[in-house]
Amino acid sequence: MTDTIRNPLFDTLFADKAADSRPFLFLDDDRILSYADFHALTGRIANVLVSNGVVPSDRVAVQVPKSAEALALYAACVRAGAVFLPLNTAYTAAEIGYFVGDAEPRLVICDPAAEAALAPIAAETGASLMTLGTNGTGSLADAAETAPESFETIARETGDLAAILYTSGTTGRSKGAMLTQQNLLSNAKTLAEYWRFSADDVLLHALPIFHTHGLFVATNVIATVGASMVFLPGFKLEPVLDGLKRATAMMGVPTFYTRLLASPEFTRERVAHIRLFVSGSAPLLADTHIAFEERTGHRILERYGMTETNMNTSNPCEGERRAGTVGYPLPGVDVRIADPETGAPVEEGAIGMIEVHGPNVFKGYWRMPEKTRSEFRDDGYFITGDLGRIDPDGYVTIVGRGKDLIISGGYNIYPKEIELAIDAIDGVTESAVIGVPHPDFGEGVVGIVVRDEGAAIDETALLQSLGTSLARFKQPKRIFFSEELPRNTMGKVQKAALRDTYATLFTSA
Ligand code: MLC
Ligand code: AMP
Repeated sequence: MTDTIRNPLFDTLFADKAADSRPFLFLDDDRILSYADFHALTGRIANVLVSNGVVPSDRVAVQVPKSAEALALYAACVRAGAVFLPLNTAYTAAEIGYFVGDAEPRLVICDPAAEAALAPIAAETGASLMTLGTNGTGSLADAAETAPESFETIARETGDLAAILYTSGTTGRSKGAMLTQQNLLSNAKTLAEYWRFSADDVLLHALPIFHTHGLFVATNVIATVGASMVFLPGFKLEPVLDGLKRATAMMGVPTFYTRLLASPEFTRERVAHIRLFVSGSAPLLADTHIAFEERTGHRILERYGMTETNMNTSNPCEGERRAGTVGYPLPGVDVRIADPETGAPVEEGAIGMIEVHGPNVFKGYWRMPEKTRSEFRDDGYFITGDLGRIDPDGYVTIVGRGKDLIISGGYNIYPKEIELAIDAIDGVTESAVIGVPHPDFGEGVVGIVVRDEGAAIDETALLQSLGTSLARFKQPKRIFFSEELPRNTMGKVQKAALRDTYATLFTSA
């Protein structure tokens, strides 16, 4: 450990391993980056950030493909006292425009292929633009190559912001969740201990690094204990099967596990040496849990979290990993079930709103004090929007969502945002967007559209029109037309009825 902590998150994760020659990242081009290599890279990138005008508390918006350099950019931002703002690589320029306008970053860093589209967006808010591609390409990588390794880490307090991650909302407008050093550090330390990670572990990392799961849960936990990662660009079956040979643990969304189970090459022998499989970000079906155990002998450890709170609950490492539950509240995290309307506690075992409190819970939504206030109770508990219960023996079960949200392959999709985009298209009167069971993504997005009288617009034309505004993963996999939407007596669209109608759309083979 470094003598004096200047920057709690950076020092704990990386500075105290600055001279460590043990591997941090095993890359898909066979390169191995040691902790010392990685630390040096953060110094070079931090120097580039500062020479491009980044000062402490500036936001740095990043939409780049996954790479070791992209991960080092996260660490460099923390080291330079900047606020890291990662963005899904699938977002369109129109979507990026909103985030950049809202967060007003000093610097926008994008894939070289997106430079032309994003340059005007960055210019509009006065941000500088740099690029970072795969395999060390781009202006940021070029500048880092000649920049000095030595960088005096900027001092930060635990309450200072380390990152802003945008989450969509039920109103369709994305909110920036402000995460402090303490939020990230406390959760990383808790999880590392709870899941018994040590320097001997090798984590198979196939998640994106623009979300809590791949960025904080996976990376921060591994760096906290000085373990290594097989760092893959994404989830593709063959490299994952291959990478598992060297791994001791894997973290994934349920889609990872259903895809592995669908492969005959995923056998008990192949994973006999693995210590731990963790699932989260979306519900893991009990059937998947059981099938996985039958195939491999391993019980997947399911945990529950969200962008605003990091991880809240987890099944135990030792002890029963109960299928269909998300386990116990993590040490130091208070979880309670409350009446969704009044916030009053419900009877033991009853279903209600899951509310959480602890050092893991974010500071609030960026520049949205009203919204922040409305999502916290007066005593500081955060209202998650998830409905659940706590059994008498302490296991938490998520039974549904109080928020109109679809989770597809671990990505959150807010129907309101999609409906607004569809309704804006010529020839559309109104629309309803729902999620229904999908064999690969858990839930698949479906749109039901009412056309203006006489309008000839069809499914293909509608999807084409959405192409420039919405990321592809958010777009409905299918669109159907209807004369009207089912409504209750209050005039509210009955989405449950629509979900029933299309329930087997993707699953009836
Ligand atoms: C890709 N596509 C999706 C999709 N991902 N469609 C719906 N839902 C998704 N999640 C679409 C693409 O648009 C494309 O459509 C086609 O599928 C193929 O794209 P791809 O990029 O080749 O897909 P693939 O690599 O197979 O990606 C699927 C995936 C990926 C499941 C591996 O989505 C993924 O890595 N998801 C993990 C998300 C995650 O990390 N969530 C954590 C959030 S944090 P077309 O039509 O062009 O062919 C959080 C907190 C917590 O929730 O608790 O962890
Ligand atoms: P995000 O905003 O992307 O961080 O997504 C957070 C949401 O994912 C939570 O509010 C839950 O609805 C959902 N989620 C995360 N983990 C689980 C899980 N293990 N089971 C069910 N839902 C989950």
